[in-house]
Amino acid sequence: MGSGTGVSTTSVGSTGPTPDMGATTGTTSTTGTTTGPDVKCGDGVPGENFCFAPRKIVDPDVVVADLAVSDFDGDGLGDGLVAAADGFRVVWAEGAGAIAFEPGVLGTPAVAVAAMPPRNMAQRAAVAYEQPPRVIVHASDPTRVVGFQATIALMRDAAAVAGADVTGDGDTDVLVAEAGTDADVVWAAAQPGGAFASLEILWTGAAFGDLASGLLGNDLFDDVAFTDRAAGRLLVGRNDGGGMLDVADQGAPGTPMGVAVGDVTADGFADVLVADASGGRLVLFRGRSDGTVRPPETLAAMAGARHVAVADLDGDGDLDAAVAGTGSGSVYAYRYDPDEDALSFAAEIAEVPTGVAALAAGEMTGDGVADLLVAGAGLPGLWFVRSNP
Ligand SMILES: [Ca+2]
Ligand SMILES: [Ca+2]
Ligand SMILES: [Ca+2]
Ligand SMILES: [Ca+2]
Repeated sequence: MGSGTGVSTTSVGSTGPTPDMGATTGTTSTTGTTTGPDVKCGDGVPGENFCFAPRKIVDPDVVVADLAVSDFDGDGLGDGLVAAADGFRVVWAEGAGAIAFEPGVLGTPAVAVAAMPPRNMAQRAAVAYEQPPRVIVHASDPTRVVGFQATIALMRDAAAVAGADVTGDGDTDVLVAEAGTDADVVWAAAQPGGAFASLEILWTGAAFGDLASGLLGNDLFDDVAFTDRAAGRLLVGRNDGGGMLDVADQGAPGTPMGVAVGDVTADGFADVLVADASGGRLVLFRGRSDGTVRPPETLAAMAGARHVAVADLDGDGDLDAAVAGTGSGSVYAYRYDPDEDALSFAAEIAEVPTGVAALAAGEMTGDGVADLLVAGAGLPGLWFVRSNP
């Protein structure tokens, strides 16, 4: 309901195979090895890298709430940042597809995680915890010792967390979309000593789906985008360097949940992608040079589309989109088709046994092609979906 004006629908049928909810490929491997039937390859241009294989990270079957990929020990390979029921955990990428899964740093449930840029040589992650609601900025060093840098007290539990330099002083501030149906997006400014100032409210009175940061337009000031799932809107906070975000309501069809920022249309300006859970669609807001976005275009995706991530999934240097939902355990890849000037369905690149609770993409193996981390929704478990298996 309530879709805005200017919404157009692009069929995926003419540009590739229609996503098939019923397709299965047998059981997913629950061992550390990968077998043939689990490898999924796209039907892309020959010579392009486009094959993935899932490997379940077992023992224990961790229940995951949120995921991110960032190089957390500074060795050049992306590591998995995991907000899990037993705390913040790290999937260390060790090269050539090898990984090591760390136990929880704290014994209390973590609900959201975001990558933060390094500060004072330390790699960082912002992790939201419950009981009491707070965000802890964890820092890590090359020996993989994970410690605490700062704690930010929240008013309530977090739905999502992101890092962005709101104030323009070069140090990344923390933003949190709080949980609930009448919640706030709050932010805390980084201070010179590494602590954070008290919370300020950016936006109030919404049911937030997700929060993401990125660089919209042609300036170099961090912007943010967040979804209001109840009111059906994308909210874009533009940063013009004045030390505050100017939030504009962009509308969004259906029940917007996951949001990601990145240039998926290959024109040099970042776009915003939103997963519409009730409509089962991926929604594209093309970014303009001034940092504003165009009206939404919707793409058929999957029932219960909930999560979206932006990364180079085929290794051609351009950003692609991965989308997953609670309706099935499939992850679909979309990529830009310059002939059609559209994002087109490219392939089903991963499948886990049940719906997807969290999704993140980033380069973890050193081959220049993004890999995926996928968390199961109905059954606990975390899968490392490796490029070029
Ligand atoms: Ca690393
Ligand atoms: Ca673009
Ligand atoms: Ca690509
Ligand atoms: Ca890779």
